Amino acid sequence: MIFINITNTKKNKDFYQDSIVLLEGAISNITTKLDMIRKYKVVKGDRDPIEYIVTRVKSEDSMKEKLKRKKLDVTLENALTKIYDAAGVRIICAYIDDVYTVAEMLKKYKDLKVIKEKDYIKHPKSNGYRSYHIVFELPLDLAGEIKPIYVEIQIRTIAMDFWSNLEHEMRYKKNIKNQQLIGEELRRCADEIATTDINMQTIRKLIDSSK
Ligand code: 0O2
Repeated sequence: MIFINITNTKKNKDFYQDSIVLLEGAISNITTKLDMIRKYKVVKGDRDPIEYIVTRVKSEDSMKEKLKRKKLDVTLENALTKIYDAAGVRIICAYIDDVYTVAEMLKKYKDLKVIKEKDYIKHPKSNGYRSYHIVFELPLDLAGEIKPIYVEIQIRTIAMDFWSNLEHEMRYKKNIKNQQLIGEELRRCADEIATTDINMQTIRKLIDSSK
């Protein structure tokens, strides 16, 4: 298992103050659940549905940019209650079916309340973006006080993640030349990737059924 945790800078801790403990706690809570899901699947004789997990607390700069984009005052209160991805967990799977398996298993946890769910795999964005998003509200008990914390979970295949990282890079690079051409090429690649993901899933099922 490859597990990457993007470390928080001191700047991040200054912005989120004591709430950094809750955000990191919420991420740990989700990764523990994911660890159990993986082990449960393997113990049951199934494949581990997760390739790797990336977690992060949204950087101060990115959070401030998002608050402004959403026309919200740049306050810690808004960052924690109006924006849902201060705590983020990205789950990378090999196959499309695994994405849905993980999503369904997470949704079975009684302490996770679904706040928002978007299936950009069944309904891709016009630029070709594919991913499954769920925002959970998780009650965290700290120093005798229960606080609801939001965590955004993104679940996608390796191929979708590869595409998304490149597209994200292009989107945030300023003054990029040939933006339209790159956008069109990315769109074309997204469709090719979607076809490959389906083909890989079909081959996987053929292998499994011929055992
Ligand atoms: P960043 O810089 O990646 O963190 P919400 O987050 O709910 O306020 P929205 O649009 O309802 O806003 O949520 P949505 O569509 O679920 O998007 C949330 C996150 O998904 C984004 O966070 C991105 O990380 C990712 N995402 C959504 N659309 C795209 C896309 O077209 N391309 C790529 N590469 N990623 C996307 P941020 O904060 O917008 O961006």
